[in-house]
Amino acid sequence: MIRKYTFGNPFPTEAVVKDIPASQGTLPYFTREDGSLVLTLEEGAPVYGLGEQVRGINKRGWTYTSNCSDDPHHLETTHSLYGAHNFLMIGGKQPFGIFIDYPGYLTFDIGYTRKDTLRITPADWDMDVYLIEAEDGRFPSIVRAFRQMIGRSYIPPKWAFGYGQSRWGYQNEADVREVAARYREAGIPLDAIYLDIDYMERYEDFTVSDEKFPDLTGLAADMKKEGIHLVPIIDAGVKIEEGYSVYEEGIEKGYFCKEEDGAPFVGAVWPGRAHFPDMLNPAARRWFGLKYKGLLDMGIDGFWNDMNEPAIFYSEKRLNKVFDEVASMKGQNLDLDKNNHLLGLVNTLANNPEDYRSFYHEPGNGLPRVRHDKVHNLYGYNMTRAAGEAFEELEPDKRILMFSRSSYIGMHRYGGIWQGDNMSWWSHLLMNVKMMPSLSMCGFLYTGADLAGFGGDTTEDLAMRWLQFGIFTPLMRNHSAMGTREQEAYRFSNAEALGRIIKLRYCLLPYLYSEYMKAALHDDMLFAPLAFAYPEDPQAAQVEDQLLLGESLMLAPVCQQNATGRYVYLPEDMLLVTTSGPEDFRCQKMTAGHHYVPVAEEELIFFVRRGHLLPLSKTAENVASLDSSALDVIAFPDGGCSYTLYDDDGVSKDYDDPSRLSVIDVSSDGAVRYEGTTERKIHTCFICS
Ligand code: MIG
Repeated sequence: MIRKYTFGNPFPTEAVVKDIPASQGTLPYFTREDGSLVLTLEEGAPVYGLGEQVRGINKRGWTYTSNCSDDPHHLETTHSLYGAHNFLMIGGKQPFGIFIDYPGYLTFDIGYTRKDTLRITPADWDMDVYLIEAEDGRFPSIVRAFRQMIGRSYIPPKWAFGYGQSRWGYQNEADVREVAARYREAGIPLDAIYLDIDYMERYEDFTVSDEKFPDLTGLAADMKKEGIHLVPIIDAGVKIEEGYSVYEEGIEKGYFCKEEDGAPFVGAVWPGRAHFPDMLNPAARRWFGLKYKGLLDMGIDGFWNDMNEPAIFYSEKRLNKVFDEVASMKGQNLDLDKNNHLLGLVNTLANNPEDYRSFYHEPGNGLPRVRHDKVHNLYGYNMTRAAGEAFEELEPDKRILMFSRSSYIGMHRYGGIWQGDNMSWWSHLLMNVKMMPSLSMCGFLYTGADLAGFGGDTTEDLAMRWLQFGIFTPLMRNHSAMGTREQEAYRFSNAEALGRIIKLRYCLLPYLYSEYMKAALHDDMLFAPLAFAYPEDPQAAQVEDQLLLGESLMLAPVCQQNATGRYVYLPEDMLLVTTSGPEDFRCQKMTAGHHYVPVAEEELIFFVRRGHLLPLSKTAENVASLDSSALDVIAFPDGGCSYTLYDDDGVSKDYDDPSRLSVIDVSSDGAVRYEGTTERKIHTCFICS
């Protein structure tokens, strides 16, 4: 059951697609105190949700802020990352969910100031609050009800489940061809190469550098022949430059965000001075979205949207003020305070709240203009929506890959997200693990982190362990920052072993894709905490470094340097699978409880749950050449088990056609029954009795 409570005059975010009439009563559970909604938390009751955020799966014990931020310091003490996902579930005798549909600055103090108190504080009381309860009182049912309300999650093309290589630093066509060639030489599969900002002309959106990429159409076609898709980046800021058509049209049509007096707001990003398209304005959004057509026409079928918090390096106005003040300090004796003041002036140039308060959106539809800070968290959402709506218009029958850095709930219908500028740290591998179920709860199914880490120098073993986890995340992309150690799989002395791990991704693909599609089509989670499947088990509730992936698997990644094994907790008997790559699946039945499991550096482990099976294909060079007409099955039938496999052509959109589904049954003696319109040979390679 969902109840909606409206406070003040909320901005229509269009996060919710279901029509839910506002309830007349007062919001239950909470009291309203000094501008906050306040609730007493039961002792030990978990709190889940918030999507892209720091810390644990259980969010208790910290204060989180919804304030989309370009902050590459993803620390334990950080309060906001790039997204604003205001959905929480509160455990206790009667668990329930709450979605605060409010696009401004919002704080969730979850037992931080007072251990037993949840305090939700919006900057203004203009919001819709949705209270979500489930008949069975269980978290998965609350998630499903919430997700039905916000609409179906984005579905990427199937090739986007392949392995992708990216680096901020590929300068030209030759660099791209080299990456493709070296992966091919190493015999490592690859489905995508990403183009970062250097492909553009002077960092101008929708341009391609003539000098560096003289024939992008030809390059894209050559790459496609090898099964590789090129995925260019698009930035939020539009360079101010006479003669640049996107700039000139935007000015002429008045599509850029404006200051109080109507002059277009000037902020600097990559290209220096830039304007920001008013993504909240439907006409501007359509205009910006249709700009992707130029690249689509060159044979591009995937994009990533960056810097759309929006990130602002500095605003013209503030920069001038800072210059004046710095100049006035020249010749002074700078004591500690003055020196700090000087540093502060410069360090607060970027993403300054004052700048976000200095420009406006014109949302149209009879709505008054709105100051940016009031709707800040909607910018990336609407940039991605601009693209999504344009793709729908331009290519209605084709899926286009799209993922964004910044997001708000609602954007999950138009694209996925990547988890931003992490570091090559072991703790960030663990953070990646913990973020996956929270993102699943909020509808962001297509997601992944920069594998092996974006900032800082990675190590060979971190790349190995991170890829071992990355083979399970829908977006599997190795990405790194300029100036850091190069981390393409072929760079390392253990390239062969890394390659085997990447190949394993393709063996798992029939299962991963099937689970992804079922989760998207049925509003379910792809990744879940153990507690969701074993609600009566208090120990399962404590586990934060193991995850359920779909219906059959439990993951237990190694996230510690030099570790050659790890402790795992099994809520019930499971089948341990140890593997170093395709055709190496060593299976062993394990009893419920705590175990230490050896996991050599070149191996990974996962578990098949009791009463479930895992279909596996042979590996492939890329998704397009994957053959799923013969599948091996690892099964723990426990009296008989059944798996519904979803598959399709990977590009068209008739997801609901029943021919997409087939059923694999395995009985306890290992006999297999297969039913489906697609011909398939099923072979049980391991059965646990
Ligand atoms: O200010 O385009 O998160 O993935 O490589 C940095 C360069 C801008 C931030 C993105 C990152 C990308 C980088 N971008």
